[in-house]
Amino acid sequence: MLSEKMQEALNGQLNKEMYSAYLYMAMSAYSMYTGLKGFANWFMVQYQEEMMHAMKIYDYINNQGEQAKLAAIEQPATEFESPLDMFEKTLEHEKFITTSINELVDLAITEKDHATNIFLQWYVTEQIEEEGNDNEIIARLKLVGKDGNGLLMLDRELVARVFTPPAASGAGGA
Ligand code: OFO
Repeated sequence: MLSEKMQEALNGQLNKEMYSAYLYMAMSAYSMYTGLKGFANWFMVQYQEEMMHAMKIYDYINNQGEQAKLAAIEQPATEFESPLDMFEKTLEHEKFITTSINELVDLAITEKDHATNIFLQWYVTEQIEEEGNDNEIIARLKLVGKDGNGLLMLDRELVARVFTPPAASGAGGA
């Protein structure tokens, strides 16, 4: 059972996760266009992660006997100044998502919605990892600076990132 308010907030989060996917897909396309295949791969894996985040919420709403409602997805930027610019924007966006998840948890607690609170804990933990990954890459990009060879070395490393689908379990996997 989900209150109207909770449903609305979860549907809003579903839209934000879809926007995250769209944003990282745009960054992947831009990376590919600028010849950085590794960065393109990293952002495409991130796109897959975000789709998984969205689908978990979609499944949760539907498994609670309600209907996931889909809204328009905002258009992301199509041009970026540099890989550092993309990762700084990624971190900024992830901080926005972390705040949004925290607000959802606050609402679940206010509403005494224990099931949704438990469901959201996965996202609380996930956000630590998401921000951590971005911070690490930003630090490395700052070290690399304008060194083209350093950037290509990092690009070769990021080619190795793979999407690991969550093990199937209950409402949309974990
Ligand atoms: Fe990037 O964590 Fe979802 O949005």
